[in-house]
Amino acid sequence: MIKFSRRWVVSLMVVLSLAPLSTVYALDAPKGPVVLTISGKMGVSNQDGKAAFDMAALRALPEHTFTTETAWDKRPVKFSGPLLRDVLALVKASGTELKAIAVNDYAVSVPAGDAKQFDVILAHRMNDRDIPARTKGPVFLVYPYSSHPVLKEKVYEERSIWQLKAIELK
Ligand SMILES: Nc1nc2c(c(=O)[nH]1)N[C@H]1C(S)=C(S)[C@@H](COP(=O)(O)O)O[C@H]1N2
Ligand SMILES: [Mo]
Repeated sequence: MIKFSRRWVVSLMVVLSLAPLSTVYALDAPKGPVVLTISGKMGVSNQDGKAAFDMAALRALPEHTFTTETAWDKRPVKFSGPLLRDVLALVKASGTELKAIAVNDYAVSVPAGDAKQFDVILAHRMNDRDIPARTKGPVFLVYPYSSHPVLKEKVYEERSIWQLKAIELK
């Protein structure tokens, strides 16, 4: 009988345990309306050389939730959505700067380092409800303001872009 070394078996187990992740993270061509488009310095495209996300693609990513005080509401708000760093990894981002653009053409530069340093999320739910397009949705880039004193600084409020529709990686 063939004898498998312990190291070989452990390696096989690691590979098998990671395999489902690649399935979860694959970016299918959008079927529903595209809510977010990522372009520029990245390596994955599913539509016209860009990475286009419909709501299903955003919801398919591992969801991260936090409750935080904000500059906008008196009461703490619960936000849920994928971590920005997971989204950037999914599109194989290599840029150092994100030019984030909103539906109203408000644009702000977000350093890619923010995604590594903080649990920034692309929130698509506020207090367990989808964020309406007519308020701040469907996608709202938010920081866990209550978790780090520095996030109370104005610059992070400016980077908190709601109705986010595009990210250009530079
Ligand atoms: N989509 C969108 N996001 C935005 C803005 C905007 O005009 N549009 N303004 C930014 C700025 S400059 C700040 S300080 C905060 C708070 O905006 P407010 O002044 O409208 O409360 O949201 C940020 N996010
Ligand atoms: Mo502002």
